[in-house]
Amino acid sequence: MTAPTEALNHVGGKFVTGLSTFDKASPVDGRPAVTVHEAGPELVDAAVTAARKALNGSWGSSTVSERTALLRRVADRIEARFDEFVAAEVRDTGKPETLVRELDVARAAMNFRSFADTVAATGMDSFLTDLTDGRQALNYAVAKPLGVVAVIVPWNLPLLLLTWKVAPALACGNAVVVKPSEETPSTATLLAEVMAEAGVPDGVYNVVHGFGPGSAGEALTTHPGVDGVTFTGESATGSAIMRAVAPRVRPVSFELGGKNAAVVFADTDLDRTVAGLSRSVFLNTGQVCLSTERVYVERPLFDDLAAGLVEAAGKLRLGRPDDPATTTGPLISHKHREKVRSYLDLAVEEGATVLTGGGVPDLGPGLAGGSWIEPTLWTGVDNTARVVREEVFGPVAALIPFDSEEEAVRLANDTDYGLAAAVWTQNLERGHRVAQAMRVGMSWVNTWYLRDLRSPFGGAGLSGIGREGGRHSLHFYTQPTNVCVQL
Ligand code: NAD
Ligand code: 6OD
Repeated sequence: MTAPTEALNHVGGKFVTGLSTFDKASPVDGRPAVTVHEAGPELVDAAVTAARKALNGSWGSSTVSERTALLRRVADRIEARFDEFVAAEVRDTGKPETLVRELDVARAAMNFRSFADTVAATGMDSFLTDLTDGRQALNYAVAKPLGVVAVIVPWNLPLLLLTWKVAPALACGNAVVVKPSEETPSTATLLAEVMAEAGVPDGVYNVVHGFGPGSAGEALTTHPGVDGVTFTGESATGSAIMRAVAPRVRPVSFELGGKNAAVVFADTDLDRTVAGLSRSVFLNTGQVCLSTERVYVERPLFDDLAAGLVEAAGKLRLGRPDDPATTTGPLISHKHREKVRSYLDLAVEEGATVLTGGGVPDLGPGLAGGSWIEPTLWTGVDNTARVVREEVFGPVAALIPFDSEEEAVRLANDTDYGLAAAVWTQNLERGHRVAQAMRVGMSWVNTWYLRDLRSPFGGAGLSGIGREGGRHSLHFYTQPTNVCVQL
């Protein structure tokens, strides 16, 4: 199965070229992988106008049951074209195909089904109000769509994160203009075909390609016809988007960066913890917002845990996406690898001991043009080091000892971010206590990135604004009108 080599914009139900194109390189070998049609401001305007037209047409009066049926058909169509989505995602990201099958594409279909279930089961508030003269009033709220929603997403889990926003937006009756990352244009484009096959009306799902500043991203966030922006990406980009929407006071939902901690107590099951940490540090080459980059370890276990993690890192297999033995792909781009490499150098300057990794691997001539990096573990740095404070977004972690529960909580919470944490212990009382003490949106105990799509997902501090997932997503994508009737 081959992925498309051209990514077109999709506006008002039609695929359209851009004013210019750019080539997106394969992270695996650096060769051109996709020609992307960049949307200029006129095309972005056409997409917003198409979305508005859809809202003013039949989509605007669609019922919840019509929309949930559509969402389920979209999920069915994703599954029918599963291999095409896998090929497109692998081509853009270089991820192991096994991972894309198990996580990215499987979750895309699941996102549509889950939000169809949620919206079908969720009502709004109603109250009988007692008045002072003995009469009553009936208050009830009606949920209306927010309107035209801009959906801006990153490259690390492209289809998963896109559908995580598009599914609830459509379930609530909105029309969307999606801007995928310039690094991963393909699955958003393929989804446009699937939307049409499922019967989603023209203009409800639009795709514009391009970059952020000076390109489609900026044109979208500054467009006066956009009623709200849901964004996943870097905290600094979130800040720029807030400034862009501020003059028109538009709502935002932000899932941003993380510098996530794991707290490992000496009583933990060592093998299970090493396996869990190996996943939380290295999955998707560390390019998951939830990835662990700080591992606090109770001192008596420190050496054994470090040895276990080094051994686990040694078992990772970097290689081509279609090789079933491959566990770990490249970073997304040379530009991102330069950023990660600068942190590998910085760690050494800051006095870190490199337990494993620390550089660019030699994987032979076929892969030399790719953006590969070695899984890397450090000791000898503390919370004052920049590599312990700043998000690297690569397969790296610093191991830091602690001597008491109070110290572990203090160190884990000593960050400007607040996305996720994981606590590893056999003492469940302590597990609950420490997990709740974490200043984060999501806290796991003896696991990591185990998802129930109804639970609130999001972050504190620099890690975001708002929560998505189940009914929490519906808060952003709906605008309630309260009706008060005196009885
Ligand atoms: P990014 O912020 O550079 O880009 C994300 C998207 O925003 C892209 O589509 C990009 O083109 C667009 N963009 C960039 N500047 C813009 C601007 N000024 N106006 C409008 N759009 C703009 O992020 P990235 O490098 O693609 O992704 C990695 C980052 O995303 C990491 O920080 C990671 O932690 C974060 N992330 C967070 C979550 C979460 O759920 N909290 C999930 C995934 C990724
Ligand atoms: O699993 C999800 O729903 C989700 N939003 C994951 C985000 C991962 C960040 O890279």
